[in-house]
Amino acid sequence: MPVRRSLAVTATALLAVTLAAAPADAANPIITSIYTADPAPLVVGNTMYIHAGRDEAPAGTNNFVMREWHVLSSTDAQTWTDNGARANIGTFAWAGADAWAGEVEPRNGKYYWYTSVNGNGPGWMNIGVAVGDSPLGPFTDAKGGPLISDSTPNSSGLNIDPTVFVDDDGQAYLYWGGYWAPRAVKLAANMIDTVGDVITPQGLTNFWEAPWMFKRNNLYYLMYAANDTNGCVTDSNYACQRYATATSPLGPWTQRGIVLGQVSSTTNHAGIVDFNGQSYLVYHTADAPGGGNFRRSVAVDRLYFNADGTIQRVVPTTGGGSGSGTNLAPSATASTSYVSSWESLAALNNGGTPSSSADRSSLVYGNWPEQGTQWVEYTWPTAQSINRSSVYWFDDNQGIDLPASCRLQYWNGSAYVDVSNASTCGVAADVDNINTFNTVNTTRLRLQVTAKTGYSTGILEWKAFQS
Ligand code: FUB
Repeated sequence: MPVRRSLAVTATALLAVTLAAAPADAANPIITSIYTADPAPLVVGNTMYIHAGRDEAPAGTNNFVMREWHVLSSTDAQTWTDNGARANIGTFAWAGADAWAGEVEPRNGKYYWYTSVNGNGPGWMNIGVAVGDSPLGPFTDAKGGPLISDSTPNSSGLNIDPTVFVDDDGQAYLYWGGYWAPRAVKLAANMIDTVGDVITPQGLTNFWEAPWMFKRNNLYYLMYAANDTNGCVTDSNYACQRYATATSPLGPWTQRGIVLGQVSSTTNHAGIVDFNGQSYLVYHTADAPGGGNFRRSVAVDRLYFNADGTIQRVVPTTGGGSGSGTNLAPSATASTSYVSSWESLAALNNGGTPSSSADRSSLVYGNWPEQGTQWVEYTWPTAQSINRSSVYWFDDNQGIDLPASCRLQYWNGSAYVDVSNASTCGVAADVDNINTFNTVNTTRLRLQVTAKTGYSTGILEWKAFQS
C-alpha cells in the first residue's frame, strides 16, 4: 500500500519516535552526480522515492534549464540511488520546455505524476499529468493536454508546482500556483479531470509558490514557499517554507510558522513524508560542488512534530555534502584586515553555535567602521585539504549588516586565488552559509567580504572542512 499523505501518528508512536535510536542523517546533498531540484517524496512499501526535476544549467547560466524528471530511491533515507530520467518534456506532446516541479500521487494502483511544464500554445506554464504503473514508471501522458492552463478560469498567475492530496473519503484535491497566487480545485475520481470551480484558498499568508499538502491526525497541513521579510527571509529573492493548517481540505488556512528557513538557493521547494517511523523534510539547496540557484541539489533531513501538532523548524544538516568531517578552523590561526577594538577575532573559530545572526552570547568578530572589502584568514602550520566552508554572519542591525557578497580564496604557494567550481558564497542571515568547492591543499584560506554601501560586516563563526 502506498503511504504518503496521511501522516497518522499517535501520541504513543510519537514518543517512540522520540526515544528510538535515531538513524544517522542523510549526507546532504543526497545525490551529487547530477543537479536535482523540486523534490516530491513518496513512500511505497519499504522504499522512499523522490520525484525531482533535473537542473542542467551550465555554470554561469542564470536561467533554469530543465528538461527531464528523475526518480531517486532509498530504503534507509541515507543511501540514495538515481534511477534516471523517468519522464521528460517529450512525455507531453503539447509541451516544449521547462520540466519544473512535479509530484506523484498513487490512486487505484496507478501513479499520477502532476508536473509543471511549458506548453507550446499561448500562455506559459501549465500543469500536465502523466500516469504509470509504478513509482518508477514508465509514465505516459494521461490526458493529452494540460489539466490546468492560463485559460482555466481563475487559474494562478503562474500555473506551476502541483500538489495532490487524496482524502480519506476518496476526494482528491489539487493545489498549485506561483507569484503569490495559490489555487485549489477538486479532482475527479479518474485523477485527470477537475470538478467544480477553481478556488483561491484563504489564509496562506505570504504564499509565493511550491505548496505541499498532507493530513495528520485529522488536521490538514499545507507547507509552501514564502518570501516575505517578516521572519521568513532577509532578502526576498530567497524563500523559506511556511506552513498552515486547516480543519477542512479547502481551508480556510491558519498560518502556523516556518518549517525551513532560507537555504543557499534562492528557490525553496520541499515535501514532507513519513518513512520507517520518522518524518522527513525533503528540499533542495545550492550546496553541491559547483551548485547555484539553477544548479540545485536535493537534501533530506528529519522533521519533528510537537505534541500539539505544530512543526519544529528543521535545522538543515550539512551531512557528508556540507557539514561532516572535522572542522579544521580551531587548529588555525586567524588574522584579518581589520577588527574593531571591542570585538574579537577569536570569535571566528571558537566553536560557537549562534542561535541567530544577532546572537551576542559568545564572541563576535566585527570590522566597524571599515567598509568596502575586508578579509579574514586562517593559517595552518601545515597544508590542509579543504573542500567546504561555512560562515555564520553577524548583523547588529546598526553599523554591521549582512555582506553584499563574499568570495573564498586560498594561497597556492605564490598568490591568493579563488577556489574553483564553488557553490554560491551565501550571505543569508541566521544560517551556516555553506560553500563547497574543489579540494584545495593549502596553508591559508581567505574569506573576502564585501559590505553593503554604508555598512561594515561581522562574523560569528567560520568553519572549514574536508568532507
Ligand atoms: O524548478 C523550477 C521552479 O523553481 C519550481 O517550479 C519552483 O517551485 C522553484 O523551485
